Amino acid sequence: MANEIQVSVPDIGDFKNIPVIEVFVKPGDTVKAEDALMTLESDKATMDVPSPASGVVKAILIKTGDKVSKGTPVLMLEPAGAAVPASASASAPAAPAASPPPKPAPVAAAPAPAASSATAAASVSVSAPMSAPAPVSVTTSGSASLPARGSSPAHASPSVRQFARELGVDLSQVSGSGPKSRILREDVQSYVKGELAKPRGAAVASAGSAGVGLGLNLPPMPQVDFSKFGAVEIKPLSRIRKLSGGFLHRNWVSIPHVTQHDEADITELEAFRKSQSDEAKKKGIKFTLLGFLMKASVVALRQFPEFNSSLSADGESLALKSYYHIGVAVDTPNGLVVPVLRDVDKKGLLELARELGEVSERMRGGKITPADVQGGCFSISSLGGLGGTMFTPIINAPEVAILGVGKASMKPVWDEKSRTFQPRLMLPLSLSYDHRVIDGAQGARFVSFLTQTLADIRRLVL
Ligand code: CAO
Repeated sequence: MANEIQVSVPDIGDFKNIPVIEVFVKPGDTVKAEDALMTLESDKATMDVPSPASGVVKAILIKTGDKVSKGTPVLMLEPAGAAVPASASASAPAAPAASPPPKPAPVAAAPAPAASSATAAASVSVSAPMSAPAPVSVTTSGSASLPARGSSPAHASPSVRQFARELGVDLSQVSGSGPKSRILREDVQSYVKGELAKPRGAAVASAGSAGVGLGLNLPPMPQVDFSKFGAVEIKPLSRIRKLSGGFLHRNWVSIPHVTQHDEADITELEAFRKSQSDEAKKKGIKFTLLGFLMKASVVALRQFPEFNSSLSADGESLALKSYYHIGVAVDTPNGLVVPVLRDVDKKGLLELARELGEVSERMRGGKITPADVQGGCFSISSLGGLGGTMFTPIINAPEVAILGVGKASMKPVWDEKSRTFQPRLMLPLSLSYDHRVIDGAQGARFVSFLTQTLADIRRLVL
């Protein structure tokens, strides 16, 4: 008894009278320093109250639904080991409103990973409206296959997010049974149990939801001590790479990809681009090939509307879009990001070139917001400035197709009219599409239409 300390609510900024929405511990539980004890939720933020020390919970002084402010006693703790002051606010110096929100992640889609409380500060997850952008687990998806976009962020406390992350659960797939459909720890547990109980085939069929649902019965990856074979340096992955890696993996294993290759004759297009480049340069614009590729893609999407669609989660229907937002994969020092350029159908080539220049600059500077990477219809991944011919881009779910672009090169092309080989500038194209939505014949028609459009850019204005 003598050793017990009273734990109170830490400094949580301007928030007062905030409801306790979940209590994670009960008398007799052993906790470690910084373990989440309970979650508070205001209109704007969800906060975990961490334990100030390791020890045993002796009594809970509040219950779910109680309203608390800074300094409200919440529980009695018997600290393990060394003496601790008789009262301890779960020392959280940072006020949620003032603390920097978790950095927005690059690719959009899934709920943001909550910031883990590395200190005993209350960890905060932003919910609804807030001036700073809500964290997004970027997606990215990547290869340009990026993260699934457009799903609404799941409503869960930081500790539940952390729990879900540990289990590899995508919270957007979990239904919440708490107030206002908040996802509770129990909901995550039930979800995992449900997934594990599914017959293997069913699990694979529903694998669009990733991770747990994939049900792939594969041997584990080998754990190798590379230092046995030579010197090794361990380099941590960047945040963008870790996030996009998960989405790339999900898209790669859950979408049946087919990649159709072709070459477009861009000899005339390139002559026109070069003829306009100096004029564009005077306006500070780099008149790149990508603007033409975006416009040509829109013309093809109009012609083949299934390519501008998303498959419903139950696989029963397609959402056909009548807007044309195109994602462009940008290589940044921290990894791949796929910003989305909006309403490409309504913009001119120069405007698109200018916008692409600005947006890729911003992405490379790390100034990415969730809005930058959301709402895409179709993506383009161009490696043409770097080299290589064909490759197999990964679809950026929930989109159903992505165009990979290689490096253009001069080739001898047979001209039937003059019965001679002519030097033509040929651009390698690789279209990956979701075979659940698009048949092989449609895939071939789309690429062929695209190459014809690029070969005769007058078609862009038809
Ligand atoms: N064939 C031949 N040359 C090409 C070309 C192509 N398909 N595409 C671009 N080039 C040339 C450009 O004309 C430019 O030459 P100049 O400097 O002489 O004008 C040079 O290559 C460099 O182009 P760029 O890369 O600066 O510009 P871009 O508009 O082609 O591309 C962007 C912009 C943002 C897409 C690009 O910088 C980028 O990040 N690419 C990588 C995307 C990526 O990583 N995709 C992989 C996804 S899978 O993991």
